[in-house]
Amino acid sequence: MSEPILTAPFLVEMIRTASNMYQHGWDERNGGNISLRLDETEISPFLDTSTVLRTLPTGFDAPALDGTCFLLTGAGKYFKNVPYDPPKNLGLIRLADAGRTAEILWGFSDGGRFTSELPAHLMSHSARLAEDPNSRVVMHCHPANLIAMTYVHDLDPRAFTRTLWQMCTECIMVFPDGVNVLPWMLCGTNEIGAATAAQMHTARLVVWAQHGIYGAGTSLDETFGLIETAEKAAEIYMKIAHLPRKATITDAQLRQVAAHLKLTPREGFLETTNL
Ligand code: 2HA
Ligand code: ZN
Repeated sequence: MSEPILTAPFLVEMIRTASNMYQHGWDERNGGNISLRLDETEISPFLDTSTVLRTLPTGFDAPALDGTCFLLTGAGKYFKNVPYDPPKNLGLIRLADAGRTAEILWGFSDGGRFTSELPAHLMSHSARLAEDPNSRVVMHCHPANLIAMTYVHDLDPRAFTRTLWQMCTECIMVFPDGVNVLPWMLCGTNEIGAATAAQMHTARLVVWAQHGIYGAGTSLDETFGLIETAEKAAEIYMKIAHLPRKATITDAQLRQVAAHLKLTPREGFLETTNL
């Protein structure tokens, strides 16, 4: 006899995270999507994983993820509604056939399907797993200040990262790897998926200009915190960008923070001269 799946820690945390993101204003209407990588052994106390409800093509190959399970938000579903009807707005899949097929094990109960951004999610999971075997989460959302910043700031990743690092002391602690930035591209495609994943090798945050941000991490909490910190920095930037700048955090101070916490800032992103 299995436990009720809505008591599963991964589902409880997913529902809380989607609600929290909605409350932060990052996920209007059907904006945003989340995927959480799971071991089948985490799911099996709650679900008979030998029962496949439906199968759907993923539209691309992901051989490295064959057999891997993911809890995902649904295409066209609203983060706002996740807590009211989790099985309709979320779903659990297992990849089969070298990642070309998604076996639906639970959820998407109205006949729906996984997020339209599945390519960006799964390709990003593959990229992050190559860098960190503990990586489990890919999160996409539309935080207003980060998007606003892409209209007025240089999109070069070094310049963009340096500005964020200068906006509050915690930034370089939270994302010493910085952020990467993609120019505007059509969303929901394998092309933006491949471009995002390519950027995920060097940073856990990838900004989509005039659209939003992708974050990756080892837990829902950590990934939420990454985006939260970058968005806070962007908010400060948007408050001060039009005002005369009288102070900043210098590169020497950023180095001091990194040294104190034994972190390695992204190579080449700080000035090498002794500022
Ligand atoms: O699914 O955010 O990028 C809604 C989106 C697409
Ligand atoms: Zn989006």
